Amino acid sequence: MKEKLQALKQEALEQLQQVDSLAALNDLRVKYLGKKGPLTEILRGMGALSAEERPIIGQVANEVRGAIESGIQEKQAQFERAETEKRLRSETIDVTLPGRKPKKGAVHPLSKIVEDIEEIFLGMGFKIEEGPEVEQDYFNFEALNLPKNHPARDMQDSFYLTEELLMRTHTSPVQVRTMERMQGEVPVKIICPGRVYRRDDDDATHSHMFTQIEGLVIDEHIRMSDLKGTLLQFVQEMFGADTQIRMRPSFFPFTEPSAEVDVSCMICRGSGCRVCKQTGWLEILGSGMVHPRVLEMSGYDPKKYSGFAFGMGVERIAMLKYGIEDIRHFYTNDVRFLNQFVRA
Ligand code: 2NL
Repeated sequence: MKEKLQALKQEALEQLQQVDSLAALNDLRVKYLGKKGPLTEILRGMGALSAEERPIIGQVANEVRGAIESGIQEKQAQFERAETEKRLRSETIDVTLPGRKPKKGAVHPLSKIVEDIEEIFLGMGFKIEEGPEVEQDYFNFEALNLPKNHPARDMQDSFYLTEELLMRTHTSPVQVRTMERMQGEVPVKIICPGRVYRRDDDDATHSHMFTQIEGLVIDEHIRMSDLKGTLLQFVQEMFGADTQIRMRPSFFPFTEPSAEVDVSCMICRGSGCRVCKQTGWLEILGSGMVHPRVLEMSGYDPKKYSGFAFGMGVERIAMLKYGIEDIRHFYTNDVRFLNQFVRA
């Protein structure tokens, strides 16, 4: 029995030398020390031994088990050390290599145009107001003389969230909120930039989300010539001192009278080209005198005060200014497009 145990130890330790992986080591452990292994079998058979023999064989069996166990443990530690070393070697970094240059970002062309426009109006004494993109029906429509069932507020054209909440379709609600906050005080002289939403199918010139800047001035004795002078100053700073404007009669529910504003084409300087379709003019703004009902609803007495308002689509202005042929370029974020507007 003793010899059998010693032979078993010898055999196990020899095989241990051949083991070359953690998996093989585990197989070996199961083979010699497992429930169905020879050692377990020998220990189980010890009941048949005499009382003198039993402790002696038991001691030898325990010694053999201990030797095999510590052999396996040592081997396992060896494998784990080798594994760690291998990983450390593969993960070494050469700290003497030059670093990677971080890629330089750029201001988005739309942000840049918004900033340019803001600067021009700040220079004329306007303040900048912003407001929520999720808006109440009242501020977006009702207070702008667009009562329920008005054709211009078709459910199909707006993103409604609930009966009362929608994505704002213009930045006018910011102006309404400002008028309410000012409680009839003058002057009101603000521009409101921001994202607006309309349920349109996207194509080269339409986007369900776009950027608008609206302006509003309220005071005593504000008249159409103030509107015209303000817009002329704006376009001449924006597109060049020789830029001209012309106004054509139009209609908006919130202004009366209303006017579309054209600028002389900044590409051909009015002589006619592909961009202005040989007319020499480009439509860039809607505008008008604030409707008396709109003034009244937001707390301004239309007998005492008058005002003008205007609105423009920023993407359209950026497209004209930079010759961009598809509005979707602003939102697809292709860096080859965006990098063309890197500031010097
Ligand atoms: C356009 C036309 C316009 C306004 C916006 C406005 C705001 C208030 C009162 C009266 Cl609170 N009017 N805004 C007026 C005329 C035109 O925008 O074509 N936008 C892209």
